[in-house]
Amino acid sequence: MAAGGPSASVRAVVTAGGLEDRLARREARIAVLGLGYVGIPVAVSLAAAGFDVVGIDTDDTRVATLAAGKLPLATREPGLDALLAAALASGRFGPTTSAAALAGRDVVIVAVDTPIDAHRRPDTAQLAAACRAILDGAGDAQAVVVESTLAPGTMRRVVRPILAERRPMPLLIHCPERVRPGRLLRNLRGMSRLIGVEVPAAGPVGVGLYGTIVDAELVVTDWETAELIKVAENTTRDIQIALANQLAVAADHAGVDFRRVRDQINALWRSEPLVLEPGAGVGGHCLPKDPWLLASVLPPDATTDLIRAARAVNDRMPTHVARIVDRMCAGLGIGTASARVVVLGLTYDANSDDQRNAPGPRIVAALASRGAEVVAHDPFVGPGALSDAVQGSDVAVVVIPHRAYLEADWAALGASMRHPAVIDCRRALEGDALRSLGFSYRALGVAALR
Ligand code: SAJ
Repeated sequence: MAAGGPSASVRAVVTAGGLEDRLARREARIAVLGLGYVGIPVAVSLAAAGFDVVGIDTDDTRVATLAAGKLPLATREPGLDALLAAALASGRFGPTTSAAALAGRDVVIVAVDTPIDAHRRPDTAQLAAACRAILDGAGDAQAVVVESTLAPGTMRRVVRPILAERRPMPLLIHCPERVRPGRLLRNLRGMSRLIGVEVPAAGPVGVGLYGTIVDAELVVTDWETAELIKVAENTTRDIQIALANQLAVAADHAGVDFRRVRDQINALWRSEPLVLEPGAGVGGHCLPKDPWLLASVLPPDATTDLIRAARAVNDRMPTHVARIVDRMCAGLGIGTASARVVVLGLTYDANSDDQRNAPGPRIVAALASRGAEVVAHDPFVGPGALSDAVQGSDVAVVVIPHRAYLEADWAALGASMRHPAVIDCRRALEGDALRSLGFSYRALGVAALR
């Protein structure tokens, strides 16, 4: 169902409650529970749209940082500092650790973490705690919106039973977040959103709320469809990257250049590349987790092979990189155990300081277990010059193609190494240029094991 004007009958029901009109007049008072990558941009965007917003988080350092006008986020977020400053200055946004601030709020948006546990099953403890806090403290809330990513069935099994204790039960909406660290505001404004509802009256409320901050389609659907679409998006990407990784590993063993393979396949589907880029592993907060949320909805006898295989392929990429190091060291006439290897890039993505599930530390561990002397470097993680980290090493492994690595003076770095050798996990450096500087160069996916 596309967004747009609600039908006359739906409108009649909603205006009876008045929330839709209060949203249109920016009079609805809003609380955002959970001030992280998702909650912060939503809270300050709603304040910028004219709403009175309180942000609630249990972490007092996070709240103090925000109150001081700083972002407690690891990534650089264009435009978000300015929006936070404006929101604080306008008096329309205030962060607090006090759940008492839920009192008098018409709408509560839940943006807490929904991780997986040690058995890769959904861990809904924070979500359930947020719902209980709303039940206890938000007596006036007419609508509760869950932005956290959910395993299908979670709205019905976890959220609804808790909030159904309130009479009348608030309208419950699932509007899964679609923001990517590093472009939180751009995504929040520009990505279409799902408005998952149980009762029709909730549709116009969700559209009325998100229509004030989202400049893209708002698609009203049911809870389970919204839940499944969100986890399926990230599972699709995980599986696509796994295919690229599997092909790159095959290319490394077979002595083939992966990019030739990719280019030929993608030429058949010109509008949308079918094969993505391989890398040292899939990190970040969402892709390593969301496929398990999807798998959790399947019964024990159902096959989840595809999801599991994709996760396994992506999880094994750091081991593949360690094998390339072995191969490089053999070519240099040294054993990995006696090599000094510098691992460049400890975050999960380029030019980001987000370290969640990053492959770099796993490569460090794999090399250390082989007995290598390992030095790790990342300009976004700690101090220490690149030149100092690289000096005296036998092999430099570029795990994450940060700009600092692409723009480095490789001639000088090579001159300071015991052996000038580079392994390029994202194929981001100029291989031929490095070779002409005297480097041994191997790139993941380019016959790297031959
Ligand atoms: N990666 C590759 N090869 C590629 C693309 C990515 O190896 O061709 C690696 C990256 O290096 C990184 C990992 O995959 O380690 C994940 O990066 P990403 O850019 O694919 O995804 P995230 O985690 O930053 O954001 C995803 C996005 N989902 C989709 O693209 C379907 C984003 O839109 C979601 O909002 C976000 O998850 C979320 O919060 O769910």
